[in-house]
Amino acid sequence: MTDVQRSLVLVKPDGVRRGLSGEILRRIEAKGYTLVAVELRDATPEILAAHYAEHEGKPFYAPLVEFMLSGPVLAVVVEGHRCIEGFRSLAGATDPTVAAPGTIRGDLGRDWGLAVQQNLVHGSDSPESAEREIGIWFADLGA
Ligand code: DAT
Ligand code: MG
Repeated sequence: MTDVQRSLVLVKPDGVRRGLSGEILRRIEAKGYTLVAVELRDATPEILAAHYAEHEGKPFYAPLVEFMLSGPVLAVVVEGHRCIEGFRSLAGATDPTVAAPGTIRGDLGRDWGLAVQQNLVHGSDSPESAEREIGIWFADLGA
């Protein structure tokens, strides 16, 4: 037996702009996970500084923050047994060029030759990250 988990998923500005929010939610629901919260939001520099704190100082950090501010994101809380690992598997590898076909990034993403990969989705990478990230995006939910 495993505990029910929650994961913080973001459809990034490229996904919203390209009209792929519904397709991405469809894949999450088709997998069997539950949508606990879904909200179209404008990120802020403060939210992103907290959300991406682990990447501060990396060469792609400033382009990443700029990209995440380039349009609305769809912030989603997903629930289900092992959904943190499960959504990472649905999302595929960070680099969309090598992400496996069948995954969100592999099927719907590509390299655009930019300083930061625009790879459609974010998903929490551990229970600790999920709790922290849900607290950042949905303070009223707790984690
Ligand atoms: P992930 O989103 O798969 O958890 P991450 O947390 O390592 O990946 O990085 C956050 C985002 O930053 C990632 O989705 C895309 C971008 N990124 C990561 N590594 C990169 C790199 N080497 N070059 C360009 N963009 C990168
Ligand atoms: Mg990450």
